[in-house]
Amino acid sequence: MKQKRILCINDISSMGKCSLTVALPVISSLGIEALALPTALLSTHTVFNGYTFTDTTRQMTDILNHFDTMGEKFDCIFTGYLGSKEQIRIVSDFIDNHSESIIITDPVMGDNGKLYSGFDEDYPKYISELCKKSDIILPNLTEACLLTDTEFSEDISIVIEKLKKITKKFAITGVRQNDWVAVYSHSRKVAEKKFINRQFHGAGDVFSSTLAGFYTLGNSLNDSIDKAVKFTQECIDHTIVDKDSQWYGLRFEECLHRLYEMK
Ligand code: PXL
Repeated sequence: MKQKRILCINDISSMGKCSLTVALPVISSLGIEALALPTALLSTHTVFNGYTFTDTTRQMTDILNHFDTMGEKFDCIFTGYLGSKEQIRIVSDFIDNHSESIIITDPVMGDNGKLYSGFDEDYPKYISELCKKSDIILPNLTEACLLTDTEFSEDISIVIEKLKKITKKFAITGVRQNDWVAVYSHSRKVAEKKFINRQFHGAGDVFSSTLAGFYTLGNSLNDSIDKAVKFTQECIDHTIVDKDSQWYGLRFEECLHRLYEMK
């Protein structure tokens, strides 16, 4: 079988294990070619104080134009952190010319009910246009609420109904229900785990990259969610002894071999 390839459009945070530094190893471990298109270069993710940020919008256009000149095709285009409305437009124009690709969008912009630092208040409106063109979107609950202009405290069934007007297929992560945290797809609750009162930075990126990989390999969305939850949970269980993980991310490297076994 021809090797699958995923174009990963996301930032590189040099330290802090998120975005491309997670997507590339996870997708590669599934035997899929992972192409990197950096949207920005940061010293760390934006939850650390004093992070540096270099915008790479100009290079994005050059790289994508080069790919198109060569006539390159992609099984999947997987988008994460986009720094600006201009970058949303560039990606949106590119996917218009790639009807062969599955479009998976992780509308990275916030968590815990708030936008991340560096995003304008009207950013959700622009990223929702990209979501409308996507086959699958992967918001956490905060992002799903921002996309649908819904109160963070609103019932999940209302968020799901509103999100269906944006994209047919999706997975909403981090849906807290008493002592449990669930992942919902457009069709049902797919998985739930006992809530642990710890943040693991980059866990969302481990989840979305794993899901994008399994879906591109031909698994259904619900099966891909199931496998992504399982792998993310294994990484969390492996990391839990490490008290710096809130900032420095999951010790996913030591779990990567499990992905190949789950194929
Ligand atoms: O994990 C999402 C993410 C991606 N990229 C950058 C971030 C974050 C979350 O904080 O700061 C730069």
